Amino acid sequence: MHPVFKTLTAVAVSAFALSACNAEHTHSGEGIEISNARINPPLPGQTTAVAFMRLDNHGDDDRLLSISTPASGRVELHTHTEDGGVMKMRRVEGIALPHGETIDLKPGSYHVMMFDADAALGDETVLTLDFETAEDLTIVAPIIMRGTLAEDKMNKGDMDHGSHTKK
Ligand SMILES: [Cu+2]
Repeated sequence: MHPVFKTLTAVAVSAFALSACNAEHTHSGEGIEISNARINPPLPGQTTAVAFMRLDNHGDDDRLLSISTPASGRVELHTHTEDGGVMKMRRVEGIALPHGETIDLKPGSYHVMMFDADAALGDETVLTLDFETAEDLTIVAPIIMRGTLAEDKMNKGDMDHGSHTKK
């Protein structure tokens, strides 16, 4: 990022941190912590895999800009929005990660689309996260069946990536 912009951001963030930090939010570490990363393989006859994860930002305000992986040549960040009672997904240019907050990439909400994915069930793959300020983070995510986690089951009605048949 541009050095001047970085300086401005740092000033803005420290002013914000003074008012926003309180006793109930503990700083267990610096930077961004990723947990619960997992990838759902493409549905039969399809080629798009979907990745989810949880991001805890213990550092300054930041932004997830993009994700890359050897398992896909085209990765997009998406969200779901409701349009006349219908959930639709749309691409986003980044995901805001405010200081001290947890952002859950999960079915029905933010998610990572991996087009033409090489993602076989039971395998795992590397994901590299590019942030506006923080250093890149590389994680390993297992490729598991959708709906395996309890939290995915709760949301399963929302996650329809053009699947036409369900057996
Ligand atoms: Cu999507």
